[in-house]
Amino acid sequence: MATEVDPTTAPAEMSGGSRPLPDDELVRMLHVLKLCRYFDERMEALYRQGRLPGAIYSGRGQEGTHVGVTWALRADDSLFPTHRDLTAQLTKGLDLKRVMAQFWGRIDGYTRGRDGNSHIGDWQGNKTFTVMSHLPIAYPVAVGAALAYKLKGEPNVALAICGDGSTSNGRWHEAINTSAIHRLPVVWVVNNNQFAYSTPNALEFPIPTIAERSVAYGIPGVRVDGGDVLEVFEAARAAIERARAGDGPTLIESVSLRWRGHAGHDPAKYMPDELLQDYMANHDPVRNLEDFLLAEGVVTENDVDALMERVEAEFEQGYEYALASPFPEPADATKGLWVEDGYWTSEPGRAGGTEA
Ligand SMILES: Cc1ncc(C[n+]2csc(CCOP(=O)(O)OP(=O)(O)O)c2C)c(N)n1
Repeated sequence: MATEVDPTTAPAEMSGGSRPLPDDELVRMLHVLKLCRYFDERMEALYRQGRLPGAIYSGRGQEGTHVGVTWALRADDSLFPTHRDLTAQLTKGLDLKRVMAQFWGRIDGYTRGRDGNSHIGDWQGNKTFTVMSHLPIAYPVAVGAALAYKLKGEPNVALAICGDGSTSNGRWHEAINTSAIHRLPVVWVVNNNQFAYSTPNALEFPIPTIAERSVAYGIPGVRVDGGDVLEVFEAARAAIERARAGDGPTLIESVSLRWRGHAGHDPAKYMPDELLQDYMANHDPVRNLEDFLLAEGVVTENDVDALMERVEAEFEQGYEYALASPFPEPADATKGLWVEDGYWTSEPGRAGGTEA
């Protein structure tokens, strides 16, 4: 049966009060959490000021899921994210500066100016598969990667993320079923932020949890508190070890709340204010880890201040880099249509491909 964990962790109880990682890694984890939160807040501000074109899909409030699951992957394991998972992609190794160039449609962005927001990946650089719009298409593609690992005897694991709404799509069930039959090295993560656009969980599925759907596929299912990044990390680590050992997939449901609208244009008037206030006050994954590390004496208030200064400087550098990066050359429009032309390298700029 699926294991249910009541998602009500207080900071002092994080991860059962133990430290599952060395202190320097915990500090690095706090840095990534704070960087991604700051990025999310500043990008929204720039969007509202009309200084950022295109669209934004905030993952604020869900960073515990993103950072927790990705932290447990090895560099050569693969991540299959969806539209709200930029924090997971940055944790896996996407470069903040290039992500910002992407948002401003510049040549140094990961799609070299072909997309203006979250359809990003860097398969060659850090095994982050490009985000695709059709939900949850990352799941069946992750099945393919996991099958390839198994057939080639490679010791890697694929980890895919989707939202709660995506679990109502047939592709979700087909992917999990196939992976369970063939005991593929894959981990299924559902970032349950309680709303699919404006539809609440109760209108999405007729059972109390998503984790218990694992029972129908004969695989383990765990439900964790997305406000506790260490609890998420430990569940992901166990699932990844299990997959790598050849014991097949695990379904992880990580519960949080989407603090902002579906996208920048959505004021989220359907969100009950009491629920939002509760999650912002009591289930903030960034503040929870910070409070825990302060209480454990791993960091001081001064360290946290210094970390924030670093985060602000990193954002500013990214912003300058993005605005200084040129727009793509029209002559390059047809490059990269075929893999053979070598256009899609991991390098920024116009590198790769035939000359214009
Ligand atoms: C197959 C498909 N149907 C509809 C959409 C339009 N769409 C984009 S995001 C979204 C909501 C998805 O909700 P959920 O899976 O819970 O993820 P969240 O956005 O909450 O993170 C919808 C319906 C889509 N991209 N793909």
